[in-house]
Formats: sequence, structure tokens, C-alpha cells
Amino acid sequence: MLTLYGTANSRAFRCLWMLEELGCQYEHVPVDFAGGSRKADYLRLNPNGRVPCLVDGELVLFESLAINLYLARRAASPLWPNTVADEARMLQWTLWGTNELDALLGSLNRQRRLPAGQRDTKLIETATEALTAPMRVLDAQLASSSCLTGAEFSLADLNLASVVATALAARYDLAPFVHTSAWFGRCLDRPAAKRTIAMALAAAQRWTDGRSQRNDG
Ligand SMILES: N[C@@H](CCC(=O)N[C@@H](CS)C(=O)NCC(=O)O)C(=O)O
Repeated sequence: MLTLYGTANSRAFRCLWMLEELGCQYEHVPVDFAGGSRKADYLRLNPNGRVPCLVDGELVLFESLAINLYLARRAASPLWPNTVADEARMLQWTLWGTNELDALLGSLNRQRRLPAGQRDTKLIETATEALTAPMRVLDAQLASSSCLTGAEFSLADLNLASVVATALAARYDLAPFVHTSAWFGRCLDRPAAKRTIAMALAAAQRWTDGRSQRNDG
């Protein structure tokens, strides 16, 4: 049995989406990143103290996109590209997403979660500016093909769209990147993505409710 640790409103979203695409049986343990990921039991699985983490029998794996690569290969998923060249393109966009977008969107997201008065506006400005160049690269790519490795949705699209998804919580405006916005919309329109978004929204709501209860108490 596969077990995925990590609340859906975190980078675990990427792996939950993958699991939903695969339609396989899995157990979800919604460890949060506000304490849960730092508990001793969880640190034994992921010593980084971060979510997500996947357990498959003897295999314990951290790093959200490495988990997705493993899940797709394990299941011989049709999302895994058919040719070695497309496999290389898929890896290129997966690594590009983590190197060029993930940290910037992540820091914007962390700022947005802070009360307005505590936000670092300079950091928000710098991260927003730094995102323009890579977002233009992505938009140019998507101007000439409907998906990242051709016409079919593949693991490249799932991995990168799940990184771009942080833009929603980070309130980063994708609208100027018209091809990216259209591609992102198509990716999120997939039934598996919709189910995962519902999980993430419910988790975010539980987090908000918990915070107001903590503040009241
Ligand atoms: N590169 C890692 C990053 C994981 C990560 O930073 N997760 C965040 C939640 S989205 C976390 O657990 N943060 C808790 C902490 O850093 O204390 C991955 O993609 O799995």
C-alpha cells in the first residue's frame, strides 16, 4: 500500500494529483507543515522536516517531484513520455520548475500568508520581478505547443502545472502570460486535478478554522 504524507495544501498537492491521475489505492496522512512535519515520528521518515513524503513498503521517498517520477514509472503510467527524447524534455521541465519557479513562488506564498502589516513588500516586489523572465520562457514554449512535450498531457505538464499552481495561493498574476494561463486552465480542468484541488481547498479551510479557534482560545 502506498502512503502519502502531507496536507493537500502543501507541495503534497503535486503527489496527490499524480496519485489521483493514476487512480491507484493509497492512504493519505495529512501531516501539516506547522509543527506536524517536525514531530519525531515524521522526522524518522523525512529528516528534512518537510512534506510530502511517500512510503511504499521498504521505500521511503522525499522530494515531491521525485515522488511523482517514481509513481509514474512504478505504475507504467501513460503520462510517462514514450520516447527517450520526450523523457529528457519531461525531466528538463520538471527540473526547470523546481530551479526557476518553485523558490520564488514559495517565498511569495509565505509572504501572502502573513498578516498584511507583516509582509516584506520589497521581497514581494523582487520575487515578482524575478519571475517575469522564466515565465516568458514558459509562455514562449506554450505558444507553439499545447502541452510541454507535444500535443498530449504528460508528466512534464503535471509536474510543472503543480509548481505553477502555487501562483494561485501566492496571488501571482498569470494573466499576462496568455499561453501559460490557457495551458494551466486545461491542466486544472482534468478530473484528477479537480479532485485534488477540492482536497487542497478543504485542507486550507481546516487550517483557517483552526487558526481562528486558536486565536479565540
Ligand atoms: N523540495 C521539497 C520542498 C518541501 C517543502 O518545503 N514543503 C513545505 C510545505 S509546502 C514544508 O514542509 N515546510 C515545513 C518547513 O519547512 O518547516 C519538495 O518539493 O518536496
